[in-house]
Amino acid sequence: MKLTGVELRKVALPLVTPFRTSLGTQTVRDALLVRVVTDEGEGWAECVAEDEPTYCPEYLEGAADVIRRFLLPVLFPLDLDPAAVAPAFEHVRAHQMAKSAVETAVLDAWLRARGLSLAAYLGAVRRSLPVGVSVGIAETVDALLDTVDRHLAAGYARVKLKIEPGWDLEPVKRVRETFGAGVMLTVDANTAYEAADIPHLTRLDAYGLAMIEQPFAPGDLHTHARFAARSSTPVCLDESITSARDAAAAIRMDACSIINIKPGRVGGYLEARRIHDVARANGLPVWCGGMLETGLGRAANLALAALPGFTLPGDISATARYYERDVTAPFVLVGGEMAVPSGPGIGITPDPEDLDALTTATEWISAP
Ligand code: NPQ
Ligand code: MG
Repeated sequence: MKLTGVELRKVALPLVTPFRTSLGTQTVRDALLVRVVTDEGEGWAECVAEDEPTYCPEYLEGAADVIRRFLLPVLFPLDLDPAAVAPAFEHVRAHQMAKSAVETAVLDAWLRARGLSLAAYLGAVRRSLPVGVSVGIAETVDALLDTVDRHLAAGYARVKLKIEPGWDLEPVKRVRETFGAGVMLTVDANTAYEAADIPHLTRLDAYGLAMIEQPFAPGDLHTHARFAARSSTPVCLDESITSARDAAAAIRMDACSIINIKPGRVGGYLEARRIHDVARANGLPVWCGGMLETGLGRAANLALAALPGFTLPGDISATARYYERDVTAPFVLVGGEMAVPSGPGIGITPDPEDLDALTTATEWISAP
């Protein structure tokens, strides 16, 4: 399979409600879409880098630049297959989200040409999945309780509360008291705490949380390990894990007992599967994280989350949780579950009208 050209397309999707985490507040999701055109057909993917480098060091314009200047030039001469992409990018350090987008678009084109679904290719074992929802930091605890109530009524199997210093014990206590012990409840700090907060964070143990996600800095596995030794709440890593090697190191030092896998953060779906394999071999559950994806990323994440080691509900919410209008047909919860796309490739393509309405810029890069 030969690449003839690539379209980079920026889209802007207004959020139905602002999303506040310990990192800041988001009102619009700016995303970068990649369309590869090959001699065997087209493929689509999304780059999950945010507009600004807050969650991770990558950002949208930087990712576009890396794709344009450093990734595509090495792909144009190749006879492409999905497994050849990551090795061809090895000389470019980091930039996992840029790499993931290009690899996934190639994977989509390659699978479509063969009539295979991404789910089948990765080794999916389920056709539909219970999923979770991530709830931002609210203005008041009462407002938070209303939001959680609405999500539980919609059928979400797990609720994750964003926390930060000053918004942790009280909202967690009130949600637990209001909705009872039967609700799977987790928290995500997005690196907002320090080692000195360990005694405070162990007070969360009173509320039966299924996990606490990424309390400390991405590079600080040591503090995560110290905390994990004292916390009865399982520790999950997100920002710290950028590869299967990171995952193996974190497991070996007991820095976590659960891993959040985001394909963009780790360089693609093939590396994501390797992390799944490493975790599974060590008896750790994994789940699929979310980056406020468009329908393209949501579709591919459902395929990954259908692998056998994804035993906890992912941040793969219905489209309506985030967007009124998306670039694809919406994903919906049916009986508390979301269907894993079964069509060729990622199983979905953009709707031309929605895509055009949401596009803010396009760029075409031809093979030399
Ligand atoms: C997490 N996601 O697990 C992330 C963080 C996150 C669903 O909680 C724009 C784009 C804003 C991606 C805010 C969820 C974002 C974003 C937070 C990702 O840590
Ligand atoms: Mg997280």
